[in-house]
Amino acid sequence: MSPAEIRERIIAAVAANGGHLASSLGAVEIALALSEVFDPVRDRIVWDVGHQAYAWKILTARSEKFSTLRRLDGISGFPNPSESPADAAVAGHAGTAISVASGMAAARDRKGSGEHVVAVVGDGALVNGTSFEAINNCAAATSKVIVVLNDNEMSISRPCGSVSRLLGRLISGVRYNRIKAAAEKTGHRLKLTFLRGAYHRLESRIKSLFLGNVFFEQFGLRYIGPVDGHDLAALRDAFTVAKEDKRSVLVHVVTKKGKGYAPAEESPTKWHGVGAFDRNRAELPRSVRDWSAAFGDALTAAARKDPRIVALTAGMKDGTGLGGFAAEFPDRFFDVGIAEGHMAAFAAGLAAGGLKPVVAVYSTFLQRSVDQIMHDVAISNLPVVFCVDRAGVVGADGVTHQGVFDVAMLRTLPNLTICQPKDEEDLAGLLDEALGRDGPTVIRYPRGAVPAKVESAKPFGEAKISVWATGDWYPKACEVAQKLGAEAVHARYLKPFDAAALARARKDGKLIVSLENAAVAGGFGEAIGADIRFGWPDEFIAHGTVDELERRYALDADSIAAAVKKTVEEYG
Ligand SMILES: Cc1ncc(C[n+]2csc(CCOP(=O)(O)OP(=O)(O)O)c2C)c(N)n1
Repeated sequence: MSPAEIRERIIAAVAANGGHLASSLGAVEIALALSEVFDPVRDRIVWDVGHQAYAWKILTARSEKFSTLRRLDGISGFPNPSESPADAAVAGHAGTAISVASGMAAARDRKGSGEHVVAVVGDGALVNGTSFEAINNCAAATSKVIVVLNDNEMSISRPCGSVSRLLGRLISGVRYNRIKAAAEKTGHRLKLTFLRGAYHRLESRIKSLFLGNVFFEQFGLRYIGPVDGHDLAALRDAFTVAKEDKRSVLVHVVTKKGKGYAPAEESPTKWHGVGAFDRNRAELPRSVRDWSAAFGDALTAAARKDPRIVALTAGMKDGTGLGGFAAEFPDRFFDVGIAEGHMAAFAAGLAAGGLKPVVAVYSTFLQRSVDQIMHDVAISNLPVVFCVDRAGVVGADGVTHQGVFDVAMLRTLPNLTICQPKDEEDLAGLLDEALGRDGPTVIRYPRGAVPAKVESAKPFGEAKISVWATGDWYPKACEVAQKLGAEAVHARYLKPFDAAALARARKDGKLIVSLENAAVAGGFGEAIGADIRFGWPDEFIAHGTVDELERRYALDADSIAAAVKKTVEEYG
């Protein structure tokens, strides 16, 4: 298949179903060259994050089914070995590929099985701590691993930090590139492998001469590049040299994010991850007002009144709704790169220094910082506010992205207050309360549209069933309650919860039902000892729309009401 045909397939599927467009378009030639130089199944190609691996999926026997991308029971938006033997590892979170690949290479070396192991990592994901831990360890842990650095000079938005400056210098060393261009003309004409090897050795010498000691070589990785990531012949050549070398190699590939679709080339951030769109108009549908925007506005309003408020993101400025804050308060805004653990500890330092840090992070990525929340924030009871976006099932991104574990992971940490708003007004109120608190607070809210105001149903004394729900599932609780003649309670605080109200309900002999957009295991229902607990079951929830998944797991209002009724009838 040609790069143009692959791109066409990617654009068609993403226009229909949504997905990660710009990153995948940029990595088409990388996937093609890898599939030609390596054996896609016997060799192990480990994609970091995996949002850029659509071409790989198309090239490895999933072309026919690719139109089902991200749909229920269709092709996943991320690599997963359960979908194909060509997907070496599960991916979705950044920074893991070099670690996983190094482990696979070390296992290979023990077995003597001889396959090649390749990690494909973006420049954004490279700065993640886990990537660096792996680079630091890979010379010691394994005889050989190949790292393909897909450098499009972009994370979701412009990357920040010293590594991106370093890579920029590697790409744009002017004197070096002039010499390289001349050398490349000769190099490409070389058909014989040993001559190619000699050419790359020479190239590497020249580079060291002009760029000083190249960073990666200090870590025992032979550096090849920069290679034009849209020149198939150059990629094949570089991957072949990497394959034949006995040492670990890093191939620095320079790509254009969004390549082949003009709107995505022009605005790669906007076209990083998109919903379905009309490709002829090349316009994204207007987005509805969502929880992230509501949070961003509430924080910006609070920051106007209190100069101690600062905001933090780990490479997700726009996704978390911090764009407006960053524009208004550039010197009170920190994008730390994809480094959630560092972000939490950095926030601890800011709080210890008298500021009021507000960390905006997706639930699934917050998992990376649980230890820093415990160790650096909670023990010292520091006033850091964690605004946990995408809390609950997110839908089409699937197993790696469902934000259902944060309650269970955080609920056991002393000093932490955990709450969840039911609507926009409530979110602003909880944020104000959190900013006035003398210890850490977690405010969780889901992906998607935010209701401006959800009226609270009045609890009524004579109801025999009390349905307690957190945040976004409160309207569902009201529906369930109506079907059952029960009362609905909005549990605004999950920790500490309203123990007095619970005691009253227990005293009145009510059956307590809990509803939460989180894993049941370790969740809020468990905390309050609810008699019947509804939430996501003890398994990884695959991709599909939220509605489809709720129906599949019988978590829609009708199914929940029917299940409660049945239990009451059976057990009285
Ligand atoms: C731990 C973690 N934090 C945040 C994200 C969200 N995320 C997905 S892709 C991405 C940018 C990755 O940049 P890069 O590796 O350079 O790939 P590109 O999209 O530029 O191809 C981010 C921040 C993630 N997947 N994992």
